[in-house]
Amino acid sequence: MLKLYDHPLSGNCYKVRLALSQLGVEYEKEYLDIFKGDQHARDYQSLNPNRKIPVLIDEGFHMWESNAILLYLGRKYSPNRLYPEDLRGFGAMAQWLFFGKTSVDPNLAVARYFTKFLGPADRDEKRLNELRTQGNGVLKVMDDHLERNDFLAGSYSIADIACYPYVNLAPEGGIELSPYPSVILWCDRIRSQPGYISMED
Ligand SMILES: N[C@@H](CCC(=O)N[C@@H](CS)C(=O)NCC(=O)O)C(=O)O
Repeated sequence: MLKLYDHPLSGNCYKVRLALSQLGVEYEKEYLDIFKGDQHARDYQSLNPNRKIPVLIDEGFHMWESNAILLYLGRKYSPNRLYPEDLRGFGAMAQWLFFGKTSVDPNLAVARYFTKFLGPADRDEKRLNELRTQGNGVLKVMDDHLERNDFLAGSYSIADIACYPYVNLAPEGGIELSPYPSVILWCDRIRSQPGYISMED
Protein backbone atom coordinates (compact mmCIF):
# COMPACT_ATOMS: atom_id res chain seq x y z
CA MET A 1 0.00 0.00 0.00
CA LEU A 2 1.12 3.58 -0.63
CA LYS A 3 2.40 5.59 2.32
CA LEU A 4 2.22 9.38 2.62
CA TYR A 5 4.31 11.38 5.09
CA ASP A 6 1.79 13.98 6.04
CA HIS A 7 0.69 16.85 8.25
CA PRO A 8 -2.95 17.99 8.45
CA LEU A 9 -2.14 21.72 8.17
CA SER A 10 0.14 21.40 5.15
CA GLY A 11 -1.39 22.51 1.85
CA ASN A 12 1.31 20.59 -0.02
CA CYS A 13 0.26 17.38 1.74
CA TYR A 14 -3.43 18.19 1.31
CA LYS A 15 -3.06 18.38 -2.48
CA VAL A 16 -1.67 14.82 -2.45
CA ARG A 17 -4.44 13.60 -0.11
CA LEU A 18 -7.02 15.23 -2.40
CA ALA A 19 -5.57 13.57 -5.51
CA LEU A 20 -5.44 10.17 -3.80
CA SER A 21 -9.05 10.51 -2.72
CA GLN A 22 -10.24 11.59 -6.16
CA LEU A 23 -8.33 8.76 -7.78
CA GLY A 24 -9.85 6.31 -5.31
CA VAL A 25 -6.44 5.04 -4.18
CA GLU A 26 -5.99 3.57 -0.70
CA TYR A 27 -2.95 4.67 1.29
CA GLU A 28 -1.68 4.98 4.82
CA LYS A 29 -0.65 8.22 6.47
CA GLU A 30 2.50 8.69 8.52
CA TYR A 31 2.16 11.81 10.65
CA LEU A 32 5.29 13.95 10.75
CA ASP A 33 5.33 16.76 13.30
CA ILE A 34 7.12 19.45 11.29
CA PHE A 35 6.57 21.98 14.08
CA LYS A 36 8.67 19.79 16.39
CA GLY A 37 11.33 19.17 13.70
CA ASP A 38 10.60 15.53 12.78
CA GLN A 39 11.63 16.37 9.20
CA HIS A 40 15.26 16.76 10.39
CA ALA A 41 15.55 13.20 11.73
CA ARG A 42 18.27 11.22 9.98
CA ASP A 43 15.87 8.46 8.88
CA TYR A 44 13.58 10.99 7.27
CA GLN A 45 16.46 12.73 5.49
CA SER A 46 17.16 9.50 3.68
CA LEU A 47 13.66 9.79 2.22
CA ASN A 48 13.79 13.52 1.51
CA PRO A 49 17.21 15.21 1.71
CA ASN A 50 15.35 18.53 1.41
CA ARG A 51 13.68 17.73 4.76
CA LYS A 52 10.13 18.68 3.88
CA ILE A 53 6.77 16.96 3.53
CA PRO A 54 5.10 15.39 1.63
CA VAL A 55 6.96 12.20 0.77
CA LEU A 56 5.22 9.35 -1.01
CA ILE A 57 6.39 5.75 -0.84
CA ASP A 58 5.13 3.27 -3.42
CA GLU A 59 6.47 -0.24 -2.87
CA GLY A 60 10.03 0.79 -2.09
CA PHE A 61 10.06 3.73 -4.51
CA HIS A 62 10.01 7.05 -2.68
CA MET A 63 9.63 10.55 -3.98
CA TRP A 64 9.23 14.14 -2.76
CA GLU A 65 7.99 17.47 -4.23
CA SER A 66 4.21 17.60 -4.12
CA ASN A 67 3.63 18.48 -7.78
CA ALA A 68 5.95 15.69 -8.92
CA ILE A 69 3.96 13.32 -6.71
CA LEU A 70 0.74 14.55 -8.37
CA LEU A 71 2.22 13.86 -11.81
CA TYR A 72 3.26 10.37 -10.71
CA LEU A 73 -0.14 9.55 -9.25
CA GLY A 74 -2.04 11.08 -12.16
CA ARG A 75 -0.08 9.10 -14.70
CA LYS A 76 -0.13 5.87 -12.70
CA TYR A 77 -3.82 5.79 -11.84
CA SER A 78 -5.81 7.97 -14.15
CA PRO A 79 -4.81 8.25 -17.77
CA ASN A 80 -7.07 10.75 -19.51
CA ARG A 81 -8.87 11.84 -16.36
CA LEU A 82 -6.83 13.90 -13.91
CA TYR A 83 -3.83 13.61 -16.24
CA PRO A 84 -4.48 14.70 -19.83
CA GLU A 85 -2.40 12.63 -22.20
CA ASP A 86 -2.92 14.58 -25.40
CA LEU A 87 0.06 16.83 -26.01
CA ARG A 88 -1.73 20.17 -25.69
CA GLY A 89 -3.64 19.07 -22.61
CA PHE A 90 -0.37 17.91 -21.10
CA GLY A 91 1.28 21.24 -21.98
CA ALA A 92 -1.51 23.26 -20.38
CA MET A 93 -1.40 21.08 -17.27
CA ALA A 94 2.38 21.48 -17.00
CA GLN A 95 2.06 25.26 -17.43
CA TRP A 96 -0.32 25.57 -14.47
CA LEU A 97 1.67 23.13 -12.34
CA PHE A 98 4.72 25.35 -12.80
CA PHE A 99 2.66 28.48 -12.22
CA GLY A 100 1.48 26.86 -8.98
CA LYS A 101 5.00 26.28 -7.78
CA THR A 102 6.53 29.55 -8.99
CA SER A 103 3.66 31.98 -8.36
CA VAL A 104 0.83 30.57 -6.23
CA ASP A 105 2.78 28.82 -3.48
CA PRO A 106 5.67 31.32 -3.07
CA ASN A 107 3.17 34.14 -2.49
CA LEU A 108 -0.10 32.73 -1.15
CA ALA A 109 1.38 29.85 0.89
CA VAL A 110 4.15 32.01 2.34
CA ALA A 111 1.73 34.85 3.22
CA ARG A 112 -0.38 32.23 5.04
CA TYR A 113 2.69 30.89 6.84
CA PHE A 114 3.72 34.38 8.00
CA THR A 115 0.18 35.27 9.10
CA LYS A 116 -0.95 32.00 10.68
CA PHE A 117 2.20 30.44 12.08
CA LEU A 118 4.61 33.29 12.91
CA GLY A 119 4.07 35.56 15.87
CA PRO A 120 4.12 39.33 15.20
CA ALA A 121 7.66 39.58 16.62
CA ASP A 122 9.01 37.07 14.07
CA ARG A 123 7.13 38.49 11.12
CA ASP A 124 8.66 40.74 8.49
CA GLU A 125 5.66 43.02 7.86
CA LYS A 126 7.23 44.66 4.79
CA ARG A 127 7.81 41.25 3.21
CA LEU A 128 4.31 40.13 4.17
CA ASN A 129 2.81 43.17 2.43
CA GLU A 130 4.86 42.40 -0.69
CA LEU A 131 3.62 38.80 -0.62
CA ARG A 132 0.03 39.98 -0.32
CA THR A 133 0.46 42.41 -3.24
CA GLN A 134 2.06 39.73 -5.41
CA GLY A 135 -0.53 37.19 -4.24
CA ASN A 136 -3.31 39.48 -5.48
CA GLY A 137 -1.53 39.66 -8.84
CA VAL A 138 -1.47 35.85 -9.00
CA LEU A 139 -5.19 35.65 -8.23
CA LYS A 140 -5.93 38.23 -10.95
CA VAL A 141 -4.11 36.06 -13.52
CA MET A 142 -6.15 33.04 -12.43
CA ASP A 143 -9.42 34.98 -12.31
CA ASP A 144 -8.97 36.26 -15.87
CA HIS A 145 -8.27 32.72 -17.10
CA LEU A 146 -11.14 31.16 -15.13
CA GLU A 147 -13.61 33.74 -16.41
CA ARG A 148 -13.31 31.96 -19.77
CA ASN A 149 -12.45 28.41 -18.62
CA ASP A 150 -14.02 26.06 -16.10
CA PHE A 151 -10.66 24.56 -15.15
CA LEU A 152 -7.03 25.56 -15.48
CA ALA A 153 -5.99 23.08 -18.18
CA GLY A 154 -9.26 22.57 -20.05
CA SER A 155 -10.75 19.68 -18.12
CA TYR A 156 -10.35 19.01 -14.40
CA SER A 157 -6.79 17.82 -13.74
CA ILE A 158 -3.99 17.64 -11.21
CA ALA A 159 -3.19 21.26 -12.18
CA ASP A 160 -6.40 22.32 -10.41
CA ILE A 161 -5.57 20.06 -7.46
CA ALA A 162 -2.08 21.59 -7.25
CA CYS A 163 -3.24 25.20 -7.18
CA TYR A 164 -6.45 24.83 -5.18
CA PRO A 165 -5.15 24.38 -1.59
CA TYR A 166 -3.22 27.63 -1.21
CA VAL A 167 -5.73 29.62 -3.28
CA ASN A 168 -8.54 28.38 -1.04
CA LEU A 169 -6.42 29.14 2.05
CA ALA A 170 -5.42 32.64 0.84
CA PRO A 171 -7.72 34.41 3.36
CA GLU A 172 -5.66 32.81 6.18
CA GLY A 173 -2.79 34.87 4.76
CA GLY A 174 -4.81 38.07 4.72
CA ILE A 175 -5.61 37.85 1.00
CA GLU A 176 -9.34 37.95 0.33
CA LEU A 177 -10.91 36.04 -2.56
CA SER A 178 -13.97 38.31 -2.92
CA PRO A 179 -12.38 40.47 -5.69
CA TYR A 180 -11.95 37.28 -7.76
CA PRO A 181 -15.44 35.85 -8.47
CA SER A 182 -14.24 33.40 -11.14
CA VAL A 183 -11.70 31.97 -8.70
CA ILE A 184 -14.46 31.51 -6.12
CA LEU A 185 -16.64 29.68 -8.69
CA TRP A 186 -13.65 27.50 -9.66
CA CYS A 187 -13.16 26.56 -5.98
CA ASP A 188 -16.87 25.62 -5.85
CA ARG A 189 -16.45 23.46 -8.99
CA ILE A 190 -13.49 21.67 -7.41
CA ARG A 191 -15.51 21.01 -4.24
CA SER A 192 -18.21 19.36 -6.37
CA GLN A 193 -15.82 16.89 -8.05
CA PRO A 194 -16.24 13.18 -7.15
CA GLY A 195 -14.06 12.11 -4.27
CA TYR A 196 -13.44 15.65 -3.03
CA ILE A 197 -12.24 15.88 0.56
CA SER A 198 -11.64 19.06 2.54
CA MET A 199 -8.34 19.78 4.24
CA GLU A 200 -9.86 18.71 7.56
CA ASP A 201 -11.26 15.37 6.29
N1 LIG B 1 8.24 22.33 -2.89
C1 LIG B 1 7.88 21.44 -1.82
C2 LIG B 1 7.56 22.28 -0.60
C3 LIG B 1 7.27 21.39 0.59
C4 LIG B 1 7.11 22.22 1.85
O1 LIG B 1 7.46 23.39 1.94
N2 LIG B 1 6.57 21.55 2.87
C5 LIG B 1 6.40 22.19 4.15
C6 LIG B 1 4.99 21.90 4.66
S1 LIG B 1 3.77 22.56 3.58
C7 LIG B 1 7.41 21.64 5.13
O2 LIG B 1 7.73 20.47 5.09
N3 LIG B 1 7.91 22.50 6.01
C8 LIG B 1 8.86 22.11 7.01
C9 LIG B 1 10.17 22.82 6.88
O3 LIG B 1 10.36 23.59 5.93
O4 LIG B 1 11.02 22.62 7.75
C10 LIG B 1 6.69 20.58 -2.22
O5 LIG B 1 5.85 21.07 -2.98
O6 LIG B 1 6.60 19.41 -1.79
